[in-house]
Amino acid sequence: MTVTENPTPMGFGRMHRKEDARFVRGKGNYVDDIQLPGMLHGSFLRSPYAHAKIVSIDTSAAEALPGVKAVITGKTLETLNLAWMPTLSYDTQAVLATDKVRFQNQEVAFVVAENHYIARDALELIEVDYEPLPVVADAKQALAPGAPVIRDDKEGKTDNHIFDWSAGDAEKTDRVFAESEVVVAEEVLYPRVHPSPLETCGAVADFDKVTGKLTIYSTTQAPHAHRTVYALVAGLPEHKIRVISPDIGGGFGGKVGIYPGYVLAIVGSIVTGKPVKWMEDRNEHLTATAFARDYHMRGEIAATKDGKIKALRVKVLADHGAFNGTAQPTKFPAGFFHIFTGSYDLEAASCDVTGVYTNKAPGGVAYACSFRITEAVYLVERMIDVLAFELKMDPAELRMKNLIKPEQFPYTTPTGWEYDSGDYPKALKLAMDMVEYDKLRAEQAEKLQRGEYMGIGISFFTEGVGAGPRKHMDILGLGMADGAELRVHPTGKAVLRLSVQTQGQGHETTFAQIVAEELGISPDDIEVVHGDTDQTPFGLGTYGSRSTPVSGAATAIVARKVRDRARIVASAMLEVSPDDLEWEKGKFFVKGDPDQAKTIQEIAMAAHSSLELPEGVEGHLDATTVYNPPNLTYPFGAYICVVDVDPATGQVKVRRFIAVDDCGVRINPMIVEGQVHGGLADGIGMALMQLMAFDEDGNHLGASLMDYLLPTSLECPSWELGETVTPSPHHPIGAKGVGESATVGSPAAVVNAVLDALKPFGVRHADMPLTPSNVWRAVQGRPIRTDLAIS
Ligand code: MCN
Ligand code: CUM
Repeated sequence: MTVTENPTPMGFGRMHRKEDARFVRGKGNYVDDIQLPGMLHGSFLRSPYAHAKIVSIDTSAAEALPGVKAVITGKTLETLNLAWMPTLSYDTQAVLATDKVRFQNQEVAFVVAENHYIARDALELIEVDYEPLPVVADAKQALAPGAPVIRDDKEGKTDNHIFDWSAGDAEKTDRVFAESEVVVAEEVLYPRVHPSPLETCGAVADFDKVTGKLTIYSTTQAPHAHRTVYALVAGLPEHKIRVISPDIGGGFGGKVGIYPGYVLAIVGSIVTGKPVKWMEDRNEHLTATAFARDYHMRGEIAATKDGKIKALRVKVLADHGAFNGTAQPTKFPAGFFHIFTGSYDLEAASCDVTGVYTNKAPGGVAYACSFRITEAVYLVERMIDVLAFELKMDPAELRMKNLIKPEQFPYTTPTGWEYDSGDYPKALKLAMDMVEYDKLRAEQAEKLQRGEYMGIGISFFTEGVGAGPRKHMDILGLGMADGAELRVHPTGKAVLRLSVQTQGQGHETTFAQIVAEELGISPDDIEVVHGDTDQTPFGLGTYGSRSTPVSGAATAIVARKVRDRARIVASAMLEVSPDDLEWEKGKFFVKGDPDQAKTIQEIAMAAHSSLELPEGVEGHLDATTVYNPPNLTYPFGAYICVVDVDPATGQVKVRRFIAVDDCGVRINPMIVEGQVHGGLADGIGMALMQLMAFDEDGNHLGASLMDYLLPTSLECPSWELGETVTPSPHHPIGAKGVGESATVGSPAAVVNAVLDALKPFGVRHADMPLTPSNVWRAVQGRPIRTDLAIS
């Protein structure tokens, strides 16, 4: 076997991922790989009902089964004051149901046994007497008068309402609408979907009774945030809790929240005195852990007859399930949804969002979402096409006419966002050139003559990532500043410690590349340490594509601090003033005399030696920093999807997909492209295949990957990628985040393409997922309108 040489740039550029060496050799260390001496295994008994009173639970037979070490119920937890836990959205969630169950597969009891099989067998022996209650399975029903109250645990709660929230200037928006020549409205559903990483959620908890220290290995995207929550709940100091997030097999947002399983592994370990592992199976993961979207939106767009868009007005009914467990650390109950004016220059905009409880799994948001920007982008991009349909305008021309212009940046949107930088027309123009847009339209017209239906769909998105500025962000009262620590050893090798935690994004490589770019040390010589609260500085973790915007900035700054120290050491070595030195990647040299130089490795050794340093300079070569981002970064992109639709079968074939992304300066273009590939596949999945469906009794209809479909290479074309580079002006290396861009931007392109193909049938809108049967129904003039709630 020949091994391709791994090109190692001394900074930014394509390079193979350092972490892949262990992943491709099967040497990854995931939570389920962790085996501790004497470890026990826990498993949940879950509710068969979506809504039912718990009359009694009899655990005696389960407890008597040999090998069972503990059976924990809500009653046990009540005695410990742990039956309920706080969510990241200022709500509470039952750890184990006590009074009643509120969604199907809710956690009811937890068995800890010698092995997983005994634990599962014991679950069969627990007898629960349920009294079924009427079920609220959709958001509209939730607000109907007389609807059963789901959260009667909350004192005085008489309905299923969670919040009403508005943004924008409603009065001005109404005024612009009243004066507008054209107004179009559409009801647009973003269905409930699931992030579905390859690795489900799990934890191993190990409470040491002697030292009082609790160690939790868990599938978390945010180890420090989790530790803080555990500390607050348990009343333990942070240093008595160690959260380790080992290798993570994908998160996509589903591993931001805290799940009952993590808490029960901890309680199990405290109760039994042994380490306890809990690991979900796929069915549990799909039905009980996280979900995303479930946004029922009504958009209205006001414009002139020739296609100048004036205003947007939006109403949303947001289904949050039984507990508001949204992994959405923003100060706004609807996350960043009010970015919904997207990439367009409008006079006015306003939105009203109402959140409701339903008898469905709790959570919301998470799935490469940037806290609801996914829903916002989908809505505006669908509305633009609806307007193009009514005005009989080309959707590309309509977009070009309304995109924010490069000279308008920094641009403040009608709902108060300050976009940092961009050249939108350039990105759209590039995508259109790549796809040969005019030629494609001609082909489409010609095909239609032959009764063949092809569609071209465009979407343009602006993302807001890098949580974030204190005015936007809040997680249990904590701000969003992240630390970084860099230590250069005497031999010039370095270790970088970060608060963020990779789940497959390649941080061990890209963050080493940032240090390499700043210090001229090879990325191969830089170890990135993350995912262990005992070994890393405080920070709130990886989500909202924040790692590069926040910790990437921290990394560049901490490396620059080290470089400043290196300058002083070099000046002592070369016996010149620091101001007489010039930096060239990897070394300092005396101005005008490049032969008089010291490499960073020589400087590192000298910094640890007996070299006399100026008064007040401590020696060694290390630094720490805390980065508090002044603004989000705003990556953007132009996507074009080409599909062929068979109206007789409803089958959609994605023929081409062009994605032009601008995430500012790219640290590792190969990794960026990989991020985009993954997100585009997500987009095809959501647009064409995925729906977390329930029947009217709240029974889950997509509890396995046979029903909830993930796209494979068969559904994906060979992606065609392009790029423009507009650096972020406030980020030290000009980088913007990219991890969620393609998931946010792509569903609208696919849906717009399918609906473009169906235009000859008079179809203006149909909801995702555009499965063959839904496409067929749309062609027949009977599109499925899934419980659209608002009028
Ligand atoms: N990058 C780069 N140059 C840029 C921007 C990013 O080289 N200008 C690199 C980064 O350094 C990093 C990767 O691209 O290695 C993604 O960076 P970033 O956009 O900062 O996103 P995060 O690292 O914070 O990752 C989070 C983001 C989110 S929120 C979800 S959800 C998602 C995503 O990343 N989950 C993923 N991509 C994923 N990819 C994998 N494989 N697995 C997941 O669970
Ligand atoms: Cu919104 S999914 Mo990501 O932010 O972890």
